[in-house]
Amino acid sequence: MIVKHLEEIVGTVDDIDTPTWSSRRLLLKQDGMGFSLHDTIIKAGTETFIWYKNHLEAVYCIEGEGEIEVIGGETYQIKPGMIYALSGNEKHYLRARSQMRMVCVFNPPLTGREIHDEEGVYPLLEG
Ligand code: 9YT
Repeated sequence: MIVKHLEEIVGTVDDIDTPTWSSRRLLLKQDGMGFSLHDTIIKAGTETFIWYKNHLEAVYCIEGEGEIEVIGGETYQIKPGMIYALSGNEKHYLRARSQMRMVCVFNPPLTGREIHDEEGVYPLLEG
């Protein structure tokens, strides 16, 4: 059994900060669960272009408001309680009107290697 607390992750190598988001990785591949689980902050006023070409991601918003624009598709409003799942590796823009807190699950799990090359994640603008 694995037991952790967010407080143990903040400020460590598993707390990744970028100009538009920060991600506290609660569970990673090495935890052996078959998925990774992240508590992510999307910074207010930012826009991020994201393409997880090698991963499926589900995102559950628990704080804040914004939108996700699927490139070539629809735009969906994000507010607490909204979940989206990138079941088709959709390229998208993620925009935060206010700071958003998202619980993210990745399949396959992130290993930590993706942190350094930001594979599939390309920040465009910061607000
Ligand atoms: C919602 C989202 O995709 N944010 C970008 C960060 C990513 N979820 C991560 O690495 O935790």
